Parts: sequence; C-alpha cells; structure tokens
Amino acid sequence: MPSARAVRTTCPYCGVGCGVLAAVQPDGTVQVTGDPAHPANQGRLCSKGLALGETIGHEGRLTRPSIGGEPVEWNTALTHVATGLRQTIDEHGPDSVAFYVSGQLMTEDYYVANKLMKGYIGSANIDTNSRLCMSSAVAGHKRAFGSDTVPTCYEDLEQADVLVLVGSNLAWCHPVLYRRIEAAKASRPEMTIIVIDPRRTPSCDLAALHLPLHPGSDVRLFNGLLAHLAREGRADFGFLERHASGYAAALEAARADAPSIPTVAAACGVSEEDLARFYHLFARTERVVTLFSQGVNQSSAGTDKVNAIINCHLFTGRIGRAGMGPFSITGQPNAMGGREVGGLANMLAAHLELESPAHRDLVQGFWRSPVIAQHPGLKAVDLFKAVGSGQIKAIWIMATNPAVSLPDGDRVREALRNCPLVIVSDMCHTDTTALGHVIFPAASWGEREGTVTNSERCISRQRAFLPPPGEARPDWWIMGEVARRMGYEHGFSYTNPAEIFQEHAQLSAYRNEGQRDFDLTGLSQLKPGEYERLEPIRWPVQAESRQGTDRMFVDGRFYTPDGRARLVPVRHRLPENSPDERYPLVLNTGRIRDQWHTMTRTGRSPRLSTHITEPFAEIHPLDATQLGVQDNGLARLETPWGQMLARVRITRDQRQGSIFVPMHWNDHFAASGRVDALVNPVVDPVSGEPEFKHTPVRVLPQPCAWEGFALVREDLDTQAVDYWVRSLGQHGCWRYRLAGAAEHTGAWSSWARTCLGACPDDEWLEYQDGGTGRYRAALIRQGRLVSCLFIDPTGKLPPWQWLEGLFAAPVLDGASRMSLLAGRPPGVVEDQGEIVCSCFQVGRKRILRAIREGDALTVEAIGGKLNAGTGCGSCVPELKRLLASV
Ligand SMILES: Nc1nc2c(c(=O)[nH]1)N[C@H]1C(S)=C(S)[C@@H](COP(=O)(O)OP(=O)(O)OC[C@H]3O[C@@H](n4cnc5c(=O)[nH]c(N)nc54)[C@H](O)[C@@H]3O)O[C@H]1N2
Ligand SMILES: Nc1nc2c(c(=O)[nH]1)N[C@H]1C(S)=C(S)[C@@H](COP(=O)(O)OP(=O)(O)OC[C@H]3O[C@@H](n4cnc5c(=O)[nH]c(N)nc54)[C@H](O)[C@@H]3O)O[C@H]1N2
Ligand code: SF4
Ligand SMILES: [Mo]
Repeated sequence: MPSARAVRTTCPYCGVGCGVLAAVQPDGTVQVTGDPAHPANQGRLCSKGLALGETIGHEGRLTRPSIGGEPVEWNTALTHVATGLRQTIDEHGPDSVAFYVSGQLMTEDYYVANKLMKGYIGSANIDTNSRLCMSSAVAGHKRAFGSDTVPTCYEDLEQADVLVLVGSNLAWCHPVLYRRIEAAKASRPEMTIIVIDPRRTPSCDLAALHLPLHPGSDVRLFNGLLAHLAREGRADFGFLERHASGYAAALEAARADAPSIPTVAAACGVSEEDLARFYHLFARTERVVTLFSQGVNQSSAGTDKVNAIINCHLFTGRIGRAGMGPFSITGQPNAMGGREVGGLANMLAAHLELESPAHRDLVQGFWRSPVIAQHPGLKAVDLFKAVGSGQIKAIWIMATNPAVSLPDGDRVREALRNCPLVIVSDMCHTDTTALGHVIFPAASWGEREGTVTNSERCISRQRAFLPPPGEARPDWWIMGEVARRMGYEHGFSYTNPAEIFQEHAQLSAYRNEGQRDFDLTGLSQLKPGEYERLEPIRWPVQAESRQGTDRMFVDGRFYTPDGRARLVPVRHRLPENSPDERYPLVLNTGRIRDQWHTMTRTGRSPRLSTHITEPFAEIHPLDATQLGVQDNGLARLETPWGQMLARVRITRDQRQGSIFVPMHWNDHFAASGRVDALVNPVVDPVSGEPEFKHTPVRVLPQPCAWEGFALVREDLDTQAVDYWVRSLGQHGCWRYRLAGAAEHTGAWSSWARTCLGACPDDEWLEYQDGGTGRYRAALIRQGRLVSCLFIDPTGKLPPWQWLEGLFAAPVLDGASRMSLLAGRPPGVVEDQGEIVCSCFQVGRKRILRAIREGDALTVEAIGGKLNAGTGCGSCVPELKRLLASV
C-alpha cells in the first residue's frame, strides 16, 4: 500500500492519462501505484506506468545548461539564446526562427511557447510532434464539426454494443483502456469488437472479427460502409435534416468509390464474407463507437480517412449519445492540451482560428501583445525542410527528439547540422541534443507541476514529488526567462504554473458566450490552493458549474457557422509512393508494448527492457522465403531515403507484401536501428501529417560471419562491430547483442580486450575453441565481474539471463568463473526465452512449457502457476495467443 505521503499525479506516457500515486520511500526509491480515485484508470496501471519508479534516477540526466558542449551558468545560456533569437529576427525577420515542441509538455509550458512565438515574435512557426500524431484527426474534426472536438468519453467504449478499432493497437498502446474494454466485454459478452488493421495485433484478442485490409485502403472501406448504410435504409433523416449538411454529395462520392461489397472486398483485399459481416453489424447496431488512431492519421489520406469514418456516424445520427460516436484516441499524455493552447502552426490559442482576423484581434487584445502572427506557420515536415534550405536560421526544440522521430531522418539531421542556432531543452542526452548548440536541462516528470488533458478531454494535474537534479528547471520557467531577456517583460511575469493556467482558462472564456467548444470559464478564477487540489475534470467547464462535460454535441449543435455538422465527400487515393520492382514491399511502422518512443525513459528500466530487446522486421513466411531471409537472422532494409538493420521475425500475423518495424530504436541503443531514416517524407495534403505507415521498401538478408553478446558495467567500444544493439539489464549492466559481417581473422583476444576496455592490471579469463570457433572472455577487476563476451560463428548462443546475476556479486566465486568459461550456469537454470510478463518477469518458453505440461490451460491457470498476467495485465493478450498456439 502507498504510504500517507503519496502524491497524486498523472502518468507521463500515453493519452489514457492514468492517475498515479507516487510515494518517495525512506531509501530514496519511488513507489508507484494506480490512483483508485482517478476516473481514467480507477487504480489500474500498465507495465510502463508500473515501472515509472525505475525511470527516475538521476543517472544520465542533464543537470547544467551548456553552450557548445561546455557547461555554463543559467544566465549565460539564457542571454545567449535571447540575443541569438533577437539578432536572427532583426536581420532576417520573425519567420526565420521556429519552435518545435511536444505533446509531452505541460499545458502551461505549451501556452507560454505559443504566446511567445505568435504574440511576441510575431510568427506562427511553432509546430509540434502532434503534427506527426493527431493532426489528421484535428483536420477531420474541424471539417466535420467546425471545431477540434472529441465528442466521446471512455464510458462510451464500455457502453457500446459494437466497438470498431481502426488502425489502433490499443492492447499495447493504450493498455489500461483496453483492460477497461476487456472488463466491459466480460460483463456483457454480447458486445462485439472488430479490428481493422493490415496486421493481426494483440488487440485482435477480444475481436470477433479482424479485417486485415490492404494498407491505406480505409477510405474505400468506409465509403463502402456509407453506401451500405444507405442501401439498408439506415440514414437518420431526422438528424440529417436538422443537424447536418452535405450527405448527398458524400453519399455520391462513396457510391462512386465503392459500388458494391464485392468491389470493395477486392480493392481492400479482405474476404467478402467478413466485409459483409462488418457492414451488417455496423448497420444493425445503434450503439457503435469507431475508435481510430495512427493507422488512420499517419497517412497521405489521413484526413479523408477520418472524415470517411465520421460520415458514417453522422449519416446514422450516432453521435452525442451514450455508447456511440467516432473516437480519436490520442497518443501522448498532453496531445489534447497542446491543441487547446494552439500548439499547431495553423491554430491560435483556445481553439481560435489563426486565419480569422476577428480571432486574431481577440487573442492579441487579450494578451495585449505587440503583434500577432498573420498567417499560418510551417508544419513539422516543411519546417525541417526550411531549416535544411536555410530559410529558418534558429530553432528551439523542446521535449521531443526529431533526429529520431521525423520521417527522412538523415535529412533532418543534416538540416540541424547546418542550422546556425539549434537550442534543445531535454532531460537527457539524445540524438537531437547531440546536434544542439545550446542545451537546456529540463525538469521532468515527478519534478514539474502542471496540467495535461487526456483523450476524453479530462484535465488532470501532474504534481512534483522530487526536486529536479542539479540545475534542471521547468520548461515554462526557461521560456519565460528567455522572453524577458528578449524585452518582453510584460507578457511573461509568471512566477508559477497556476498563474499560467488561470490566464489560459480566462482566454478560453474571453468573449466566448458559448460560441467555442473549448471553454474553461468554471476554472478561470482558481486560487493557487484550488489549482493545487484540482480534481480531474472533462472540459468544457462552463461558468458556475465546475461539473465538466461527459459528452459533446448532445443537442445536435455543432461549431460551424450554421451550427450543422458536415459530411465530407471523400474518394480513395493511391499513396504517393507505391511498391515497385525495386522496392516491392510496404514498410509499416509503429509501437511495441514496453517501450515509449525514442526510449529516453523506458530504455532506463530493466523491467521494460526484457519484452523485446532488438529492432525487428515482421514478415510473412511467403515473403521471407522469396527474399531468402531466415527467422531470427538479420536483414538489411532499404528505401530510397535510408537503410537499417533488423532482426527478422517470420509470422503469419503479417500481411503478405508488407513488413512491420518498431519506431523506437536510435543511436543510443543500436548501431543501425532507426526506422525513420527509411520513412518517406510524404504528408497528408490537408493536415500535413506524415505517412509513417506506408513506404516502399526492399529487404535483403544480412550475412553474418559471427554473432555474439556482451554484458558490461560500463560502455562497450563498438567501433569495430558491424551490428550492435543494447538494452539495460539488472544490477546496472548493459546487454549488447553483436554481429560481424566479415570472417574474423586472427585471434579474438586482442579485439576482445579493446572492445571490453581491458587494462594491464585486470584479470582476464578466456576460452577459445578452434574447432567450433566459439570464444568466451571475462574481465575481472578487484575480484568483481566488469564485463563478459560470448562469440559464436553459428549464432547459437547460450541464454544470458543467468549472467546478469553475476554482476550483483561483489566478488566472483570459483564456480561462477568456471561457469563463465563453460558458457552455462552452474546447476540447472531454466531458459525463460523472451519475457512476456514484465511484472513478474516470466518468459515465453517457461509459459509454453507450463501449457504443454497440461496444468496451465487458461489465462487464470497460468496466473495461478507462474503469476504471469496477474500484475498489470498488459500481457494477457499475449498469454491468450500462446494458449491458442499450443
Ligand atoms: N507502448 C507504447 N504505447 C504508446 C506509445 C509508445 O511509444 N509505446 N506511443 C503513444 C503515442 S504518441 C501514440 S500516437 C499512440 C499510437 O497508438 P497506435 O496508433 O495504436 O499505434 P501504432 O503502432 O503506431 O499503429 C497502430 C496500427 O496501425 C496499423 N496500420 C498501419 N497501416 C494501416 C492502414 O492503412 N489502415 C489501418 N486501418 N491500420 C493501419 C498498424 O499495423 C498498427 O497496428 O500510442 C501511444 N501509446
Ligand atoms: N516511423 C515512425 N515514426 C514516428 C511514429 C510512427 O508511428 N512511426 N509516430 C510519431 C508520433 S505519433 C509521435 S507522438 C512521435 C514521438 O516522437 P518524439 O516526441 O520525438 O519521442 P519522445 O521519445 O517521446 O521524445 C520526447 C523527448 O522529451 C524529453 N522529455 C521528457 N520529459 C521532458 C520535459 O519535461 N521537458 C523537456 N524539455 N523534455 C522532456 C525526452 O527525454 C525525449 O527526448 O514520433 C513520431 N514518429
Ligand atoms: S495506460 Fe499505461 S502508459 Fe497509458 S497512461 Fe495508463 S499507465 Fe500510463
Ligand atoms: Mo503520437
């Protein structure tokens, strides 16, 4: 149980926005549990949330500002940045500078960034990583509703009779929400779940139906649904006549695109029977929620996909009522907060429109600011192209790692390398800070105060429970100090985030009178103590009420000029880049269960670093055979933009003709594991969101003359290694997986000594088998194991979990020395295989053995026997797959 000193805060990872209780223990560690009183999770947490305590140590943190790699005083760094920005603006105009920010900033930080750029510098060149994430949903919402409004709340997912997941791997990316759905389905088994995704994902586990559609064919699929709904007489004419417009044109476009079920089935590559079943279920069920995520948004047809989905809900009047509606699930903890403060280059604060002169006047009047941006700024991909072309001469990057996460990553790096002034605010060293001139150390989760808004418009507090390390400071403070040094004392005199929140809430209320969806009138007079105690609440929060709002559009009134929602005619379009003979496959990219984006935090947790430890490429068996790649072997992936190495996983879950690669690995964790080096920089024409899920690619076997692994306490010298990837193990050791393309000539010994950094005084154990080519070495310093290395030309390496235990011993005993040289543990130690259950560290092989032995034939029985699945439950879908596979 958490102690009385537990602080109530919010998880810094996904858009579910779970409440967390964090308690600092007497030994300095932090115990993290789910907050039973938070409406989003009601006490649950997933594997990432539960491991938060492991990620907050000070090791690796940035603790001092620096210029050109040299630590400096805060005042020096702040003045340097203020002067640099001022000079650039004076010489080249306001549009020569840019901010690139993030859905992982607090709303208060975000508000300050937007105000500084749009109201004081006078440019709208501020964009965010939400451009890569939700901007198609934003654009689709605005086309349909006149505002960026998420109509639904989490209870709608539980109350739906049919739940359609489109392009969402909810089981891995929003695990607590998935668990809520799992519980709802257990209590109402008649609830039907349908998954629309080219791959079979763990989220298919609850689904009655999986449509593995052809990548990018969603518009056609939903156009087919609209045409079907019309054929079946499912139009809600009462709703359409009073509350919507444009349905005739939308229906005409849909019919032209998708005349019949057989044509749609053929075009989308799904069976006619399954497609008909989906259409039938959707048509016959009133309570339908269509939840969508990156398989929809991250597409050159992203905005059209969003509107194709919304059209079907408007046509049937299924919106604004319990258990129904389109639901854009957000990725980052504060993607929604960023939208609320106008963090996108084409928006103003408080959901006001940059392109409306009246709105510009309103915001400038409220801010009493010297200027206001007059035209939309550059969107993320174009913004970095403008850095590359020299049009932008100074860029300030905050709480995001674009050198890893933007498409065409090698060009992004080149652009930053050539930019005269690159400022980066982060909590640790990243691939992006490596390219920065000025680095600001930011306070991180647990050290900063503010608010975030989750996927269902729920505003919650993040609260501090630890002091920041060294001189790290919150982002709002850093920006305020720079703004003041640029001569903008008037607008940036904040002394705490409560004052910023109050201004933000007051702007949302300013001359609103019910005309704008985003309205925090009821929170606009919070006293500091009330802000401190603020309970989670869903906006809008109208005057006096303080109750918040569960569901939007209940009265059928929308935020368009005529108050009607719009059905938007959309047509299927081919992606800009399609596979051809040279690049015959489609590269699809996304997430894995236990890593968060570029791994700067989850990569610091040993518990989260056991589920999947290497970048991989999932490929269908027929494609693998044709390409000559082996399961568990290495492959080189190439596109016209770049290349990488990945471990091959052959699986029928993959659609033939496409491969899936995770987005997480970067130069800190792998030699050549960045998938965004390969992704095409194509964007959706309306939203500017990149097409992360669709790049033509070729896959070649990567020959390996030898494979190996090393466990090290400190760094490994990887200069002479072709392939390496590392992950954090127990007892502070790093595990490296290694491979070499060329035959190793000569003795391993001298190479190994360099690799492991051996000194003359160190003890060196070594074993070499000339016949098999196997080699093992261990480095011991003052009796303690420092590092060990195992090489095998055949790639058949021993399991390594037992070796990590040797790093706990202050002195290595004789038996352990023997076992190191023998390459196997003393006594019998079970090979666990890959870890499936991260809470109890239970591996795949162990679970399979228990199932095969016959006494663990249900998820509950596995839990009873091995504990697996009884902690956070994030692995339950995988346990079910293992059961099904035996
Ligand atoms: N564990 C973990 N959780 C996370 C994150 C993380 O890094 N790690 N990141 C968070 C963030 S910021 C985000 S945005 C969310 C993303 O959450 P999701 O959108 O659920 O995650 P992705 O894996 O990016 O992609 C979802 C699915 O889209 C499918 N897809 C690809 N192409 C198509 C297509 O043409 N049509 C359809 N219908 N589907 C397609 C992919 O196969 C994939 O399974 O996750 C959040 N949660
Ligand atoms: N191929 C491919 N690429 C993708 C995607 C995909 O599906 N496929 N998805 C895209 C999507 S949806 C997203 S959201 C992006 C995410 O991509 P990024 O935003 O680049 O990824 P993160 O690793 O979350 O970066 C957050 C950074 O902020 C730092 N940080 C943490 N807390 C703080 C703080 O309080 N202050 C400051 N200043 N810094 C802090 C972290 O150390 C980290 O470096 O990736 C996009 N890229
Ligand atoms: S589902 Fe997991 S990652 Fe997402 S907010 Fe909840 S605990 Fe955090
Ligand atoms: Mo995202």
